[in-house]
Amino acid sequence: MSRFRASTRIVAAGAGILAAATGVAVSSAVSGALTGVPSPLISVGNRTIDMAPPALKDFAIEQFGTADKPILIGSVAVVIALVAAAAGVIGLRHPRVALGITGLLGLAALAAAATDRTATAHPLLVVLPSILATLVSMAGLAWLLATLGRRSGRSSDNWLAPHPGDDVPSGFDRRRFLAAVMATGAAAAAGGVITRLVGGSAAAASRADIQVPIPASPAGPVPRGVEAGVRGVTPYLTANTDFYRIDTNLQVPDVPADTWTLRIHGLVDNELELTFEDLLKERLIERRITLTCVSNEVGGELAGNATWIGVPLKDLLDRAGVQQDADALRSVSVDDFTIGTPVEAVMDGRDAMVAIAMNGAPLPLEHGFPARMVVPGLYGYVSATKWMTEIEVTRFSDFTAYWTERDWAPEAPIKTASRIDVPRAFQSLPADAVRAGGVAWAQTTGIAQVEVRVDEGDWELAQLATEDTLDTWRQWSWQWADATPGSHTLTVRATDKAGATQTSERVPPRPDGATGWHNVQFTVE
Ligand SMILES: Nc1nc2c(c(=O)[nH]1)N[C@H]1C(S)=C(S)[C@@H](COP(=O)(O)O)O[C@H]1N2
Ligand SMILES: [Mo]
Repeated sequence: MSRFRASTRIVAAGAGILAAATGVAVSSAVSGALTGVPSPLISVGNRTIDMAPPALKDFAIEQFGTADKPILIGSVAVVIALVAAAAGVIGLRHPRVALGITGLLGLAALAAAATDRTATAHPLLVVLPSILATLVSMAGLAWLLATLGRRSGRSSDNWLAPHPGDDVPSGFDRRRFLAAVMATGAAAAAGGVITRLVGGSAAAASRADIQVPIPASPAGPVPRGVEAGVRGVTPYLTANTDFYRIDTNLQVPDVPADTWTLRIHGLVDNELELTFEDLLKERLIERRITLTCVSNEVGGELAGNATWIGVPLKDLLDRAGVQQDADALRSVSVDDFTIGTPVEAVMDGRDAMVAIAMNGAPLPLEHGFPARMVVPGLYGYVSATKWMTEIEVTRFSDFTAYWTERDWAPEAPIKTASRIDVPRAFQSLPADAVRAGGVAWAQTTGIAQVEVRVDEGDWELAQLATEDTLDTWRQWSWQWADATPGSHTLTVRATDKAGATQTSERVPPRPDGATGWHNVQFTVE
C-alpha cells in the first residue's frame, strides 16, 4: 500500500465513494418507482433502530422517535461512505477484495430490505433495489479501479491481477479515468433525479381523490375567546404541517385507500371487515381533540390540537359485539406497530374514533392515512394507532404492545399539564409589559384553574381563555402589574375539574408520563 502516493489513495477512496453513491442513487430511484418497496438506505436505518444496543435504544426511546431520523440516516450514509472509501483504497492493490467488500455491503442492505416491516410489496420486489445497488456499485468500482490502474498507453485487460511494484504514477490515463468518473457520477445524479420525480406515493394520489363527507355530528364553530390574546402563545388549532409527529419507522407507510381494510376480530360475536368506502358511509362525528405524547417533557411541545372526523369506535365495537371477558383492544398498523387500549376507555362515552380526516382534509400520510385511532384522554402510544388495519379485541394479560415491550406502562391516561409559552426562556421584557401566557390540558376532565407565581412568591390566578371542550387544551394569560427589574422565574400549575392540582414532584416521561411544574427564567428591564 505504501507504494501508492497519498494523492492516488485519495482518488481511489473517492472512486469507492462514487461507486457506492451510484448504487444507492439507483436503488432509491428503483424503490421510489415501486409501491411498498422501501429504499435500502431506509431499510438499513430501520434495522439499526431494531437492533440498536440498549444504551443507544434508550436514547432513541427517550426521544420516542422524534428528531433522530435525519441523524440516523446520515450516520448510515457516513458508515457506507467510509467502508466504500476503504474499499476503493484497498482496490488499488486488491481489486477482488474491494469488490468483495462492496458485495458484503450489498448483502447487508439486502438482508435489511428482506426483513423490513414497512415493506408491503412482494418479497422479490422488496430485495430488487438492493440487488441492483450491489451490481451497480460493484460494476462502477471495477470500472473506476480498472481505469485508475491503467497507465496511459498500456492496455491491461488483466487489471484484476495485482501488478507487483506498480504504482499509479501521474501517468495513469486521466482521460479514461475522468470519463469513468463522469459516467458513474451521471448515473448517480440520474438516480437522484428519478428518485425525486417518482417519489410521489400511491397513497398521495389516492388521498388527493378523497372527498371527506359532511359529518352527521359536526364539531360546531370554535367558540370566541379560546385564544388568550398573548402574542407568542401556541395557536389554538395546530395546522397539520405543524402537528408533532411520532413514528417508529423511518418511512411513512404508503397505503392507498382502496387497498386498505380494517378488520375487527378476537373476542367478538361478529368479526367485521371494513373498507375505506364503508367507513365513509358510517355515521361520522367531527370533534376537536388535543393529542399528547407520553414522551412530552414538562414544558415540552409534543401536544397538538386538531379537528378530527371519524367513525365512533363504540359504534363499530357494538356491532362486532365485544365479549364479557375482553378488557383490551390490540390495534395494529400496516407497519406492524401495536398499541393496547382499554375497552372501557373507548366505550365510556368519550369520543373515541377511527379518524379519517384532520383539520378538514383527509389524514396527512404522516398522520396515519387512510385511517387511525384517536381517543381523548389517553397518550398517543396507548391510543392513537396510525395506518391502522386491525383491532383485536382481547385481554391485557394476553399480549404486549410495541412500547410496553420497551418498559412503558400498558395503560396511560394523559396527566394534567400546563406550559408557559410566553415569556420564552431568558426573554427580556420591559417592566410595564410583562404578560405571560400558555396552555394547559386535562383531556376528558377539563381545566378548572391555572395559577402562576414569580420566584417563591404567592400563587396568583391566571386568566383562563374560553373553554372549547373538555378534550381540548385551554389557553391562559397573566399580567404582572408591579413587575420588579431583575432576573425572575415564572412557574405555572393547573388544577383540573376533578379538583386535582398538578404535583410539583418531577418525574421523567417513562413509564407513564412526566409530572412537575413548568418554569421559565426571564428578565424584567
Ligand atoms: N403506526 C404507528 N402509530 C403510532 C405511532 C407509531 O410510531 N406508529 N406513534 C404513536 C405515538 S407514540 C403518538 S404520541 C401518536 C402521535 O401521532 P402523530 O404523529 O399524528 O402526532 O401516534 C401514535 N401512533
Ligand atoms: Mo407518543
